[in-house]
Amino acid sequence: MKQTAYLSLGGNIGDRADHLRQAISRLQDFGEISAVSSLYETEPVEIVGQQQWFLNCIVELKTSLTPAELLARTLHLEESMGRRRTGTKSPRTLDIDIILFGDEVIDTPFLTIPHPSMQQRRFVLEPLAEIAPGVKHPVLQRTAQELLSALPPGAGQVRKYLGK
Ligand code: PH2
Ligand code: MG
Ligand code: MG
Repeated sequence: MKQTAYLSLGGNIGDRADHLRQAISRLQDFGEISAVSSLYETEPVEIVGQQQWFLNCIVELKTSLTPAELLARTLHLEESMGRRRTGTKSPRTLDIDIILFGDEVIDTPFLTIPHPSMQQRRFVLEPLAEIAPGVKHPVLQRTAQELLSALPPGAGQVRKYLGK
């Protein structure tokens, strides 16, 4: 059975837009991409020290993979696009996080779905609400639009990317 997953893509090294576009193209091997948000330029949050702004987007994927298979394949894709894990939250060419997977709730040492920080991240909620305003967080029972509206103002600027 196919499930609808939402993936958050982001990067802040090198040609960020090119990395996102390449990743989106390669995600077609994982299922059917049914929506892609605009690209957003986003202020780094939850990071100690100075880093470049990120480019972030959300991809809606209809997939027959299991969550564990999807995780393994996204980690592999990150690596093949040059990501080297030099420390937590270090600058990266590409990060792919599973935000939602149908209405599954998973909590293991390797994988937590829904993504545990999604409800506090404007760089996730803004693009998610753009393509799926009504999608519901299966634990909080709030839609993406409701979670976005509930964010405190100021926390992490997000603006549409105007580059090409
Ligand atoms: N990812 C993080 C931590 N902080 N900030 C922005 N703006 N965008 C991100 O993708 C991001 C972040 C951890 O993966
Ligand atoms: Mg991440
Ligand atoms: Mg990640």
